[in-house]
Amino acid sequence: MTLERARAALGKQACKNARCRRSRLEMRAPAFERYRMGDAQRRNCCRDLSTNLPTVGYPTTAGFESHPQWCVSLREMITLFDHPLSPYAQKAKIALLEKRLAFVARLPARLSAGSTEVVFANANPRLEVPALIDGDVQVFDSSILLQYLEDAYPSPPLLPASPADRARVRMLEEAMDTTFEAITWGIAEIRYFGRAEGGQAAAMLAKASRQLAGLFAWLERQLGEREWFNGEDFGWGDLCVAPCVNGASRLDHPPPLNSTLRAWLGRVNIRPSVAQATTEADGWLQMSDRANAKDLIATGRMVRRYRDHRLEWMMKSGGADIVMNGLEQKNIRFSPELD
Ligand SMILES: N[C@@H](CCC(=O)N[C@@H](CS)C(=O)NCC(=O)O)C(=O)O
Repeated sequence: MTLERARAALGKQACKNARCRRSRLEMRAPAFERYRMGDAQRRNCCRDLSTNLPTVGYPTTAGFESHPQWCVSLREMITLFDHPLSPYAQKAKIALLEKRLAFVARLPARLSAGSTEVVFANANPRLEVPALIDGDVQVFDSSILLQYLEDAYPSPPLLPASPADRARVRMLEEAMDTTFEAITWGIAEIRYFGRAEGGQAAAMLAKASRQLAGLFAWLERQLGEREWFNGEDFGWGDLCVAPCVNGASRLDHPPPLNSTLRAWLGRVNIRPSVAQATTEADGWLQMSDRANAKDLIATGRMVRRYRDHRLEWMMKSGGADIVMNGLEQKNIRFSPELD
């Protein structure tokens, strides 16, 4: 369902929430504003719909039953299982916004400790965001999800036209999703979750810094003389690179000053779809208590998943003991079996 159709379907219904009325359905308001809605506001809000999830109160469709006036149109909408900080979920969100598709973003309950939410688990037995439900179709994995959106909603296209350029942006996507993301994730493990201290932390962070510098240089070569990673226009290549480079910048590793990559980042970040995903991620960080991140692990509210490339990064970057300790303490886990 396109945003225009959804708006037309809901346009006649007045949501009682004043804040919501301003930007209903487009979900333009940064996520943290939505989280901050009080219960009284929330009760009559078409955007929140909702029961408040115990963790954060991210919009959820779980409250459809109590809001029959919104059900029909919203049930037709795409559901995106999302976390504002996930670069993978940001890829999906930017694509949905670029294609002007109406969607409801939901944060699965207890995502960071192994969610047990049934609808989410059905959509993605790997229990990762993003996952998407579009009518009868359920898709997991950000790359497959992007391809699904491109196939099901070809206009406007996000992939470039030529086979060579398509292969090029897909290789960019692969490098960002695997090599790049693992490094920023590793930095956060050390800096916020206190996985290493003293000399070990310094050595691992220095290594991460060198790895990122290498990747920035590689990205610059990929960009070359182009305005966008996708080519002449913004597209797939850009929406795959932007979340990771913004994530690195948030961790004090922006691309070098005066580099073409830095100039591209300035351009891409004023694109409304990217700006929305970035604002939601920044809002989430403002709300979260990073100073107490270690407590989340100590109390079992977070059990970090060391999957594939993240595990490799830890092992090869001086953190083999971190993995072994975390497994012993049960604050590190791997992906669930598919059965
Ligand atoms: N290959 C997957 C990776 C998705 C992923 O790792 N998502 C993380 C958030 S960044 C997640 O949901 N983790 C759940 C957990 O920690 O259990 C994709 O591209 O969608």
